[in-house]
Amino acid sequence: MTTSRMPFSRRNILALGAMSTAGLAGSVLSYRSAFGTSLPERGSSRSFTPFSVPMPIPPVLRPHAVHGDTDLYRLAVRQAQVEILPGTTTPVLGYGGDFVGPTILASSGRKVGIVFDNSLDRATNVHLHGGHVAAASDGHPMDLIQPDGSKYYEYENRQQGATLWYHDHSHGTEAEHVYRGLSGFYLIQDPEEKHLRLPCGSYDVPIMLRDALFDDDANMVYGDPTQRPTVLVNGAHQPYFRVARRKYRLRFLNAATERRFALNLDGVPMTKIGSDGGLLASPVPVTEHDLSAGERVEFVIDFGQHPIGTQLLLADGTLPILRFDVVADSVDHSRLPDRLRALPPLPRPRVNREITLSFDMSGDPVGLVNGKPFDPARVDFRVRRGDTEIWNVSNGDGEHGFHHNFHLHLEQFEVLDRDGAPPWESDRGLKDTIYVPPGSSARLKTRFTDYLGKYVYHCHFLEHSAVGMMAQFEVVR
Ligand SMILES: [Cu+2]
Repeated sequence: MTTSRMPFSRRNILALGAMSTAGLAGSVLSYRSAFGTSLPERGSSRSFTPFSVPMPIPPVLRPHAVHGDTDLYRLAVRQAQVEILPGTTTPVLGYGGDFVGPTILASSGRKVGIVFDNSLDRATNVHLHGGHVAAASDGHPMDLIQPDGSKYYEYENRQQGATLWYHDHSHGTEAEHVYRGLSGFYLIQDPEEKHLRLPCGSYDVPIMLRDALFDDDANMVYGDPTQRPTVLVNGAHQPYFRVARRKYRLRFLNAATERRFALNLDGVPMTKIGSDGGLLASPVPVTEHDLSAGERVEFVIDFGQHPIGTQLLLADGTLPILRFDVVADSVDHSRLPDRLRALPPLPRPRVNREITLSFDMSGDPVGLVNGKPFDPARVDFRVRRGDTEIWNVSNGDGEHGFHHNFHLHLEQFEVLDRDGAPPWESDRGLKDTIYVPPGSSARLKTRFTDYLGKYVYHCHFLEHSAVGMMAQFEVVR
């Protein structure tokens, strides 16, 4: 690896330049490659020993001030050079310069205020994914922070404990920005949850999964989303994680822009305790679990059932991505209760809506919601504050068409059914993101509780939202 003082290699400058002058076109070009020629296999000359690096744990961001009921933070959005593949340097975009952004620890009922300073040469913004947030702080795709600009976001955290994440949502460039590193964890801790005595502290571990394509110079190549063979776990390729013989709470996030993970642990049961919206009603044993882009799942895994020296492989299908090494005995005072929390029933719905996601492939791919590409000047419908609604979300591209998923801003939802059949395991609990495979539909139920204003809903395969597969609703009195 040549150590360049330039923040980006020439290749990346060209790629990013194309994007910043014509963001949509850049995305379209990259998406076109998904349907045509695939990128040449690169990076194969690099030698790599699997499970030779420890899994990094993202640093926890410290507030710079505490005022009454608000913790105040400041975070730069900037370019950085980081070591992802051992012995090499990769240019990335990072919150605070970290490739996996620092974790923000929030508490239910206590506010977080964050100033994001944009040190990039292009516009960015920040969306708190899963957050119940006022419209002005939601990171609407057109509400941008220009280069050298700053924006104050306020998160009231009037919601239950959950694994959320923050990421770029700048329209047309969100896919590339998230790909290059603009994402981090935001964990809401809940006083009621503490009484459950689930594993906590260093035994409560956020794990960000994503994929990437590296070239021979360890640059991340932004292109065909289906040609990203390297899976990164908290920013490391096939790391190990040393665990004690006790229970751990593991919070998985799929921060890839388009990949779906099929997680399994050598057939060892994993106890699912949470999803996008926090804890489930009760724990559920699973041996595998699907996770599409933007989704979260939480497991409790009891490594106390395995002798010291055991190595357990977490895999995506058949691809090992993380190795747990059982290395020490431990006293374990944590518990895994039979009941976790009561999920409040939603009122009777007043409104039914049909939402259809599809592509117009007549020219360059254009993403559509109900037949129309995203238009920030258009409000697709208005929602009455306080109403409960049922949305039937369909993949309109046919049985042999494209995969999509669906993310709703502002509120979390229950999945009622899928094409009339019961929801999937991955739909359990409160959700904000679900997978919608070709030719299928899912019915969601949600209540719009309090905040007013304009919010978006979209496919969270970010290469799809970047080319228009997004729409907006407005909550009105
Ligand atoms: Cu899509």
